[in-house]
Amino acid sequence: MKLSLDKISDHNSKLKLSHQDEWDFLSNKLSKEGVDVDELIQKIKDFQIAVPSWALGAGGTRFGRFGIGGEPRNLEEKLADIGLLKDLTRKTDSVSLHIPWDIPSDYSAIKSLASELGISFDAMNSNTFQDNGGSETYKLGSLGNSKKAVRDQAVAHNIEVVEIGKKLGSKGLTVWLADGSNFPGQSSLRSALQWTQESLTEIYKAMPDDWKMLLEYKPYEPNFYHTIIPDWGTSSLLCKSLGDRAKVLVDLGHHLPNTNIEQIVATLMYQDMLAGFHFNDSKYGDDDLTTGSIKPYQLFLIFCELISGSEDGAQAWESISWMIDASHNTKDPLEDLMQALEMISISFAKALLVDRRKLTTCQIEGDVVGAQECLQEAFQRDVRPLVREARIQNGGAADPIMLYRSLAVRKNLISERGAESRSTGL
Ligand code: PSV
Ligand code: MN
Ligand code: MN
Repeated sequence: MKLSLDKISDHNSKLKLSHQDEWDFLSNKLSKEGVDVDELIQKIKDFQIAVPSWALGAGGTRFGRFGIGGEPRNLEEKLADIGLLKDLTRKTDSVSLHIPWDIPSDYSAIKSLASELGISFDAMNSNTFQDNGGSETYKLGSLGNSKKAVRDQAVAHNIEVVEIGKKLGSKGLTVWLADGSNFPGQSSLRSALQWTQESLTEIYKAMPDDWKMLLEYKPYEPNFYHTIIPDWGTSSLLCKSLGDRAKVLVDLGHHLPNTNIEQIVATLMYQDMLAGFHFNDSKYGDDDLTTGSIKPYQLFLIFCELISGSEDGAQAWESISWMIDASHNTKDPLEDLMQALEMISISFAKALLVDRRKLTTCQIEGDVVGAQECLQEAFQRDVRPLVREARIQNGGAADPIMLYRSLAVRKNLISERGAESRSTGL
């Protein structure tokens, strides 16, 4: 289903009056405070986030899955859904593919569809957490398996993913490993780490010079005693042994409860080791809930670190990749992704409004209250008119979810693709 641009402008003219009032009020206020509003808007417009191919259908849990209907049945339909998200939000212009789920059957057709929709191919994801028809099983691990034949198969798969990505114009390989063990004694902790390092080295060497490797970490699940890459430190250690183009990917759900993720971000940026993000939110673990739905203050603080790290020259903003990694059982996935894109933009906008000079003075002078007030001043601000204005200027809808609902997009997708449609994925 393709959205006609008339629909967006009709919708925007209906909301114009109320938006204009709110926007005039906020922009006047910001200008009086000395904020360069045009520059601010430009930053928000430029900030684009990749959508994962696996988040376009309803996810499930080990207890079951409830389809939403009209889900994309193939890569072409996944791209079409992202095109829709792009038209409505102007917040995404790329897709992160997962192999083997998304192997194109016709590369030139996929590439021309993507360029027609204005979508590029962000980092590619390999999959060695499932058996995908190879002769060896990943039941007891992949890149860190004790059997050389299994490791070789997993390395070959990752290299194949790079080859597929090269044909599509991608520039990155994201590696998430389920490898670990369920019981003490099951695995040699040190050997497993060494085998993983050796396997990653082979993959890294096979990557083109202009590619980067994004290495995820996660403390537990599916293994519950030990995970070979459980934390940012281990990921960073491995990346450093590989080379400059391997960096740590922070998935917000991959931390134990109460971990100070903004500090991890600061530490990684301090060393120019931050590859990028998988945005989602978490109450307990790898919940993959909608970004900003549980801990919006944490998301804001993360953006504060990202902005200060890039402005201070610790790590270039452009070197960081932005992706969503979410999965939903009860929501329409497209609505969920629109909520996530909005929350990411809101948190980013609020963090841009922090008076960093004042904050630094408070920090130096030991003004604890002043420093906290500085952050609260920005965090408590309603920046929705600002984010909306940036979206309208970019050609998007004033209220993407409202328009999506009024056009009955899901109903149309169900009649086009069927109520039982489903793609491969998580
Ligand atoms: C599994 O934890 C996971 O959610 C990782 O975060 C990956 O990025 C994602 O699946 C896709 O492989
Ligand atoms: Mn992830
Ligand atoms: Mn995860």
